[in-house]
Amino acid sequence: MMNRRHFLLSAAAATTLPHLRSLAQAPAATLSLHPDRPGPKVPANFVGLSYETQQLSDPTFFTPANTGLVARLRELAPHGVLRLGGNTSDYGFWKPTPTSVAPPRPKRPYKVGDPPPDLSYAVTPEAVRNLHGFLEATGWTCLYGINLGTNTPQLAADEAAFVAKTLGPRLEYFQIGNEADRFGSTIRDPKLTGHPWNADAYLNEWLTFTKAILARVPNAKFGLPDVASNAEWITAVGDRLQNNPIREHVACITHHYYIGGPPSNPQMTIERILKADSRVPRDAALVRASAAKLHTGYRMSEGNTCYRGGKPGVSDVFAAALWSADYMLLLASLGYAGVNLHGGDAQMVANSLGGTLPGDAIVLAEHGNPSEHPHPYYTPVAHIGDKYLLEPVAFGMRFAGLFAGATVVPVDFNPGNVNATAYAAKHPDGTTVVAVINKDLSQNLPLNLPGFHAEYALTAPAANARQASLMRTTQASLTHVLPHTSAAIFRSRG
Ligand code: BDP
Repeated sequence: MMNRRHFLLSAAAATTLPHLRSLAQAPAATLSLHPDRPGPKVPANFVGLSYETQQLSDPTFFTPANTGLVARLRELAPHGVLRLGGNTSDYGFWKPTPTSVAPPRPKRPYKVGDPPPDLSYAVTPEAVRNLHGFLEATGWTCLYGINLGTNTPQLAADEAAFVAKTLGPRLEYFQIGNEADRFGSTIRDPKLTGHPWNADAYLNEWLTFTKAILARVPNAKFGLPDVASNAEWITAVGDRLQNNPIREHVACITHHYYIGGPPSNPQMTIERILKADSRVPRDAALVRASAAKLHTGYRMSEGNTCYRGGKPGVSDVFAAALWSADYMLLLASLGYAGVNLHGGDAQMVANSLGGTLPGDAIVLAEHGNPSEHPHPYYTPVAHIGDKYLLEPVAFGMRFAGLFAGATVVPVDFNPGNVNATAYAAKHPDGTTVVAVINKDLSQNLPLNLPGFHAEYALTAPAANARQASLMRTTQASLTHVLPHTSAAIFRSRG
């Protein structure tokens, strides 16, 4: 094809080590762009964060007056999506007046790693009004989590009516219930309820809540099933709702993704988070199929490197930036509407896990000082004292965000034995951007990108450095060799 551009890359490692010399003579790999087969458009608001709904229990958190947090979100993305949910979202209650009380809740035993059964907090009109101001100040919109686990349809509808009216167009859609596929071992344990808990039981409850909300907010939109991992539920949603008129109100099929965990798992290493994970394309195929049945988009609405609050030395270091850059661009190329990486305040994420962050025990066992790390360990925006800081994982998000608004250009990329990935997209101004992410911890990647110049470099002193830098660059050498443990964005001249 005339319009098919071909760029040559050497497959070999740029190194003078004798045993790798032979690799240097290996046939060069190619990076082929296919502008004749345009891929999905990367939405302008592709970049997102996920916070625990319990953050709303402090109305001074999401407010325009919290200027440090506003500034960090604006730095992260000019138009992002703030998702409120997490385990705590099934334990809060809507408190429209100072005398309103929480709905009664059946007793259940404590389960390690989940919120304490007696966790309870109020969401007030003041918190929702402040959230609106916060969204206006950041330029972001919101996915609003409604409690399904310990709520009544009536209270859910009251809350949704206030939220829809107050947030207006800043509200993308509601989600009812967080990771309901895990309720079977907690708030819907069949041993306590006497009823099986499965996708059907969930959808019955979801329909009851949704109908109650639609009676008050006739144009309400919803994302679901917001599952932790249960693939069957994703399929069940598409199958069961495809002939239901309520489908008109489904805006998005959503699911979560953590590479693995918990922090004590010795397999949760820098090497692991930088390796390709076959679960990602598998999940994408499932959500795409389900979304197609409902004519909606699909979104990864909560995730990060390591569940249970992240792992020190893995989630809070530069390797996490290379992961988020690669993961988010992969999801963009797979047609996702966006990605929300989870984080927030230490106490809120700790509450979502039963009160503590397991990462602290690891730091202490290594004679380190937990206060030198962000809490939770995977958070993109750390809250330290009265300051908010972008963590390394957020720099990868900013890197991927440079594709927002562009249309994916499919690539064939073969980096040989170097652990590297590449993505491309065409911006409305006609220029093409190519991102190359060299996740290899030791091998440099020789490049040959005629017609492209380096525009941004994502770097740090090492994969385990607690820092990251995303800088504009004019460094011509990057178009020839992309150093190991770094990434760059190149732009076409024309
Ligand atoms: C998810 C929960 C979230 C937790 C997170 C974690 O939705 O509330 O904080 O896992 O384990 O399953 O870090």
